[in-house]
Amino acid sequence: MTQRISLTRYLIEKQRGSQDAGGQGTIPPQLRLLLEVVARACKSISLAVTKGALGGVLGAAESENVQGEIQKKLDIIANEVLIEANEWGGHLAAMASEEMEGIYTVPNRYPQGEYLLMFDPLDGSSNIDVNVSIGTIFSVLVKDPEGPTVSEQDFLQAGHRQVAAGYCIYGPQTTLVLTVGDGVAMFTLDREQGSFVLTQENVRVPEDTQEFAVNMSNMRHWAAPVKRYIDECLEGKDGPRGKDFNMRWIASMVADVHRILTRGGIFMYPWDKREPGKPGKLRLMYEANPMGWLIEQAGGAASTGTERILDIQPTQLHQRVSVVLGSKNEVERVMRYHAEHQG
Ligand code: P6P
Repeated sequence: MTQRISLTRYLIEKQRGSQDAGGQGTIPPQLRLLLEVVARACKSISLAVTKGALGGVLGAAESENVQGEIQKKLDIIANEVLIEANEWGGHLAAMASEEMEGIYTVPNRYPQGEYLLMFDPLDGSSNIDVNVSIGTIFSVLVKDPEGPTVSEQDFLQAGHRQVAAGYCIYGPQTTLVLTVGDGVAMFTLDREQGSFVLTQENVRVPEDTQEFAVNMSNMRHWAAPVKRYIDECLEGKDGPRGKDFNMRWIASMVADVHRILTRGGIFMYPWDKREPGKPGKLRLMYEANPMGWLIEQAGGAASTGTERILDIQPTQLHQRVSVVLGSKNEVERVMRYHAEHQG
């Protein structure tokens, strides 16, 4: 039987590669530690999620998050697990979360490191109570070493400056999906061993697809290029695309993106005219940027419809963005339709 490689061994070999390669390699020791700690936190979150009603963790908490959304008990539990797991290790300067208005600076009683960790602790939480896959999304940046004490400003870096990104999906399997800038790897949780095991590396998104993911109930609110794209998909082989399309919408970004990394597809949460001042529903820093980098690292594309997501210069920690990501040729088609419409 081929020996399975654990996440720990995978990360140590990447760290070793960085030293052997004269520091030109992929991950420094402190980043390896950070990723190990995040993975351990995801194991704890997975345990809480799988308990469901038995753990008394379903349903809404008595609070709202910064987005004005009713928090689920598991949203708060997952957020606390990530904070408590990461604050003492000495690898972080601060953290930011969908569930917290401001940044969380590592307390003075602990050593501070150079990394900044952002996360959506439990994305798709509207699916928790109906037992549909949900997940944790995370993104890692480096704080400016010359800067003063850490502030929100340190987090406002474009997505192409990420040094690590990933998610953990809590579905039939608990799977950690990770990039440090040299491709995408997947690790499945072996519950008997209690460790993540490498189950796929060099993940690739097919450049073409016949499967789209969008919330069709918003169709009447979309901009013309998005409506044109979906209308053509619906016309199938009798229309300009000359092929039939399938649709999936899990309403859990982690699950929809995982499907696209596994078999291709295009995911869209575009701007719509219900709230014209809002660029989109999804958040840039801890949803679109990490997912966009994973998709790009797997050979796909991630755009707002008019620009590359990872090139956006953030102005606010919780800012939202329009998202079109997945199979490269389909994303480029949507961008072309936007350009033609603007032309
Ligand atoms: P809708 C979950 O709340 C989320 O942020 C993403 O995970 C998901 O893709 C989207 O919102 C679903 O939104 O409007 O279809 O419920």
